[in-house]
Amino acid sequence: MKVYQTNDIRNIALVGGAKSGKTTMAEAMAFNGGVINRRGSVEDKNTISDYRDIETDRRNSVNTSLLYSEFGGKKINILDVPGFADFQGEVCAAFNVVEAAVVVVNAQSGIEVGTEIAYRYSNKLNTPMIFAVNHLDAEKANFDESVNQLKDYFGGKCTVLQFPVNQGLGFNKVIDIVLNKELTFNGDKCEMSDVPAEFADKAEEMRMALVEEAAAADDALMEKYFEDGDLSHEDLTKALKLAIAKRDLYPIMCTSAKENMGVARLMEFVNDNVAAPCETAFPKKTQAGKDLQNSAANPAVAFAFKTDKDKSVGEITYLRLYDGELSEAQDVINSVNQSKERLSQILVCAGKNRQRVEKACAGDIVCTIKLKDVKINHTLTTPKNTDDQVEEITFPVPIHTVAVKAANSNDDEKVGSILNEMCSMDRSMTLTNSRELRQIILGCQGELHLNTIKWYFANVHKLEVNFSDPRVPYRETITKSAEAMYRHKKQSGGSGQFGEVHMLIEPYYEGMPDQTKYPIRDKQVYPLDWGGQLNFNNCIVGGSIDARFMPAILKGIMEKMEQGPLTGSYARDIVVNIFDGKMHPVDSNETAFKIAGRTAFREAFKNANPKIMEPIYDIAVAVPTESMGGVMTDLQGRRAIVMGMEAEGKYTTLKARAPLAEMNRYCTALSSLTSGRGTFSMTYAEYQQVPADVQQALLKAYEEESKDED
Ligand SMILES: Nc1nc2c(ncn2[C@@H]2O[C@H](COP(=O)(O)OP(=O)(O)OP(=O)(O)O)[C@@H](O)[C@H]2O)c(=O)[nH]1
Ligand SMILES: [Mg+2]
Repeated sequence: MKVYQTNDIRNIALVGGAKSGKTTMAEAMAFNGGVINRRGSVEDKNTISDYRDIETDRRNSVNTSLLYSEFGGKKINILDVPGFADFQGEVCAAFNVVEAAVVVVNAQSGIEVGTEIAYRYSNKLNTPMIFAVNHLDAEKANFDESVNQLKDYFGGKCTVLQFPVNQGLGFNKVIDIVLNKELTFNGDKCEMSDVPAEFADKAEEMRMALVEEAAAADDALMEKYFEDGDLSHEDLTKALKLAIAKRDLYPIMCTSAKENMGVARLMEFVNDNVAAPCETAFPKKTQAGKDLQNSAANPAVAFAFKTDKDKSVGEITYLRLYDGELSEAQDVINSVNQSKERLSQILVCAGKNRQRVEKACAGDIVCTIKLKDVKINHTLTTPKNTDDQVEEITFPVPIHTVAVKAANSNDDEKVGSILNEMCSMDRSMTLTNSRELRQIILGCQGELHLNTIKWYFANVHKLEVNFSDPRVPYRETITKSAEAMYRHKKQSGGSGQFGEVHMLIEPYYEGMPDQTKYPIRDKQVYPLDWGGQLNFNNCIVGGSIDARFMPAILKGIMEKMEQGPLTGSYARDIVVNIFDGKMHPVDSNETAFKIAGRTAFREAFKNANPKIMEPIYDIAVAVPTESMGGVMTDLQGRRAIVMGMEAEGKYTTLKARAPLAEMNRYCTALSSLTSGRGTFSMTYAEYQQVPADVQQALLKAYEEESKDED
């Protein structure tokens, strides 16, 4: 394969709603570029893009696939991105490394969740967009309705550049406004002819509107337009390219990917109207804020935006070159961890098929294998320019958390390392080993995302793994003072244990005065890792407890603070006054006083009107305004307090506060209340006392759990 220079490279991501036809389009594009000589189909499980077992099993994309097509003298790098909302991590990474997104819209259903997600990323990352209204051969195809929705949701920049003559069954003709021609598709072939009279006026009107809109992208072209009242095809192409690159115009094109109709024209349009990497209006930056130029003349800068695992070659690293060139056997530096890496091979990918190439130029997207220690968001450079670390991709924060446990505890370690590997390849997942909850917590993007993880455990690793709701990090505290004493005595042969502790405990609040009932001889303040504090006052007079046993008493109390008496959760904000006790000359030791301290504290705690506190989160839920009522009712059923709402376009954002305990699997509920369109974010706000009935239920549940553990 020849080496493509930066100017002849085009990088696009196929994004949009699930099942809108992205993989089918990628297949057609590869076919049109001669990369494959026969088109597979998703139904037949033989596309080059959906090649992973889980994808053929489910007949939908789960991971982004990299493909290329050599077309019209250019190399088009194609990222085929999954459409289901849960795979947003893939969408996010793809948008970071391309110069344009081709947003595939199903003409039968119009705007879908995936279309809106694509639009949000395009706005966030300044990625130019082209809409491809696909499935035009389908019976229920409705191009006009799709266009109306696009304009309604995404505004006036959405501009029709083609319209179908005969959408639906038998579809094979479009009017192309830019070419000012009728295109007739016959199998994989396309014939061009003059616009028929019945469409001439409409086409001309649309072309003139387009010329005016496009000319606005450049002063010189605007002047030409004012002078001539029109633009030549060449100037129109130049104007369109500028307007698209600046995100002033979002073209709408027509396709049937399944019949390979309009796809070649779309590829030609990409070649002529999408910016080459070195022409982008929004260059990628280094972390230091420097614009990367996509120039082969500069030292190499290659950004790892995806890693994957393959049965035959092991780890694959996908690289976007932002400067310089990469050659086989070249030594590079990982500018994040300074490790030396050798590029054993440079590979161009057509989905599952990979081909070695001698080198790749700035702007290209390739992959390599067997790197030692390169992760997503790492940058490879030459020793001269290790400062050129590319700005990192910010992946979506998990919205669904579960606790994970191997069914057989012998597999715990294996499960842990598999999950770690999954998280390193999918950064929209997180894994935490929570000491507090005594659980391994997996964060992901939703039930579907979780199902793919379950699929891998069941089908690839053959491991039985249990997934459950995570525990809630409750807190325990007291609301009034209480006294208690405990004598720990064990004197039956051998070394005995004896220790007696009397304490007064008080609820701590900032600025509170010291109690005056017992003189405080020594006062220690302990801020707690889990928030709040413990004040430990030695009020012993007359030496009833020797000072050397105080640390043991404190240790016993701390054990109970770590595993509170009510639900085994962390306790906080308590003042402990040790005011009396008893020792035995022989049998008093640290263990005895630790136990006496711990038990006296537990007793005092239970008499101090103890309360369970629960974490309250600020929730922002963005939903289509028409679903607001149902979402609100559902939130109120979760003990949420709605704080306010803000309408924006077709959406309303609800601000609320809700207990974490009520938000398990909220993403699933919200998805069904809003047909997948609702999004939400949660941030910790504060701890609040749980209502009395909730406290009762928690106490009961803990009692049951403790019984089971005995
Ligand atoms: N009639 C018709 N069917 C199409 C067209 N494009 C795709 N399909 C069918 O639609 C279904 C989904 O196609 P895919 O290519 O898998 O869609 P996708 O966008 O990749 O889906 P995800 O990977 O789940 O996001 C398949 O059954 C395709 O055969 C089209 O233009 N016309
Ligand atoms: Mg797909």
